[in-house]
Amino acid sequence: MLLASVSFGQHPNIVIIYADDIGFGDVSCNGNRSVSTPNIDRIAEEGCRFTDGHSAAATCTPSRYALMTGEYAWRKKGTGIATGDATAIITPERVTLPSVLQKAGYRTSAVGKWHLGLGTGVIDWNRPIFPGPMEVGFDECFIIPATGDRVPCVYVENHSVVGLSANDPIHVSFSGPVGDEPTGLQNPELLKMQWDHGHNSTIVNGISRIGFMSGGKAARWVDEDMAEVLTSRAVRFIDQHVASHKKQPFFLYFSTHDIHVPRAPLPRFVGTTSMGPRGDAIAQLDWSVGEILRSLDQHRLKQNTIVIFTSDNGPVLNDGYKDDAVEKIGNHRPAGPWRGGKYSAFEGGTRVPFLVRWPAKIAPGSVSEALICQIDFLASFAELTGEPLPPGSGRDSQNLLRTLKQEDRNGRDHLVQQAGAISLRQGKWKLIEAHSGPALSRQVNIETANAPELQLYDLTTDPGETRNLAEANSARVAEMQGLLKKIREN
Ligand code: NG6
Ligand code: CA
Repeated sequence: MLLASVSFGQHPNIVIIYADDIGFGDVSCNGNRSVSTPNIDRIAEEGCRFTDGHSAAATCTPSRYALMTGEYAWRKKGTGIATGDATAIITPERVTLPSVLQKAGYRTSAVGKWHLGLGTGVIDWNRPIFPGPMEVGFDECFIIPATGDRVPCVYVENHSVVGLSANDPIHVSFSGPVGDEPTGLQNPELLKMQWDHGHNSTIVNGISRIGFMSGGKAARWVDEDMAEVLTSRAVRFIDQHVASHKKQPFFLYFSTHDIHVPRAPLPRFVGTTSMGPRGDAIAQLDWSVGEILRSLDQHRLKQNTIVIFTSDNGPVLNDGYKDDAVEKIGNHRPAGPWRGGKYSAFEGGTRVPFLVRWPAKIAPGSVSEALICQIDFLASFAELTGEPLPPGSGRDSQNLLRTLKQEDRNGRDHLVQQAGAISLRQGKWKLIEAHSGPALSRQVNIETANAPELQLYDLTTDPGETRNLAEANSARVAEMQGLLKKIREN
């Protein structure tokens, strides 16, 4: 429905707020009663809340790969959770969401978590670092190279580590110690947050990490400032854009560290919720979202800006640090009604908050049950901007622009979901392939959905994926296996 005829003579701006590890039920518009998220909810109130919206995978790197390239990550080797020194997974010749928008005249910026690798060989963090975001379509970037819990614990702006001093070079290793700095394993007495599994190498800012680093002391981030630093960079991009590039539309990929581990929010959020650091990080994330919305309001950009809020994978409680996430969960259900969470092939792994505000096109307070995935942004926004996708690019991305605009209620016919096991969603049906891994991931206490036999669920009558109908529906299983085979061979 066209609510207002807005003509800025240009395409809408696009802001993707990509939260980390936020579960379907972690936002109050999807039922969180323990922490309130008024700013995130505002996107739904003023736009559309999709209830069957997905990340392409149940972990970060493959989800981001798919969002950027429009290609399922399971098609390409080396797209699993990237180490902190991984080489660039998306190479410069690839067609990506930012490169398509850039070609369509957008100014593009990436702020926050990257986790798609950098460089081509062994990265020297003391020299210009590329290829990275700027070689795949971003005009500028200010990033966490990998994750908050992996070294190097420094920001990279465009091609350089921010605040690095030439006489204190950075060394990084994921195979063994570098330098002589204390580690979480040997010096737990120095920690302000204890590790639980993994995360026991070099201590940075009182928190031990995955991997070893030495040097770069002045450049190291302070976890408790991170939300402030990243949010202000995102807002600054919008401010500067309005000041100097008014005629161009912009694309902002704001990829928050929240609520990934380590959860060490700004002091003003500490203790503001009943759920400990994980809850406080949700409150902080909501504040960050509010700052972006406020900036759009201030610049009168609300009407013609698409704002998307979603998450790279489902929720996890203890993901390697003793931060009370398990102890203080109370009645809260981070994945909402869905089974499983991060790392899981059950719906909780990829069915995430999926909120889209676009006042020029979407009626406020809409709800859509259409099946949609972040992998579809590429083809949808190519359509929006009239920018043709070169043959062979974005082959798994579907143009769902009409679904985003509420002109279509169905969305995708089918979607492949990636965790340990591969699943196929088609309408109400969900087929999970057999997988030899453990049924329960003990460290994080999440059901993986791995099982030696095929699983088939009817999500309409059994949203919790508890009754395996595979044996009783062998024809359906065979049909879906056939479709999966065809998709694989594409
Ligand atoms: C895992 C880490 C986990 C988290 C995850 C990546 C261990 C034991 N676990 O390997 O803490 O960092 O990788 O999360 O090290 S993601 O959201 O970026 O995919
Ligand atoms: Ca994640």
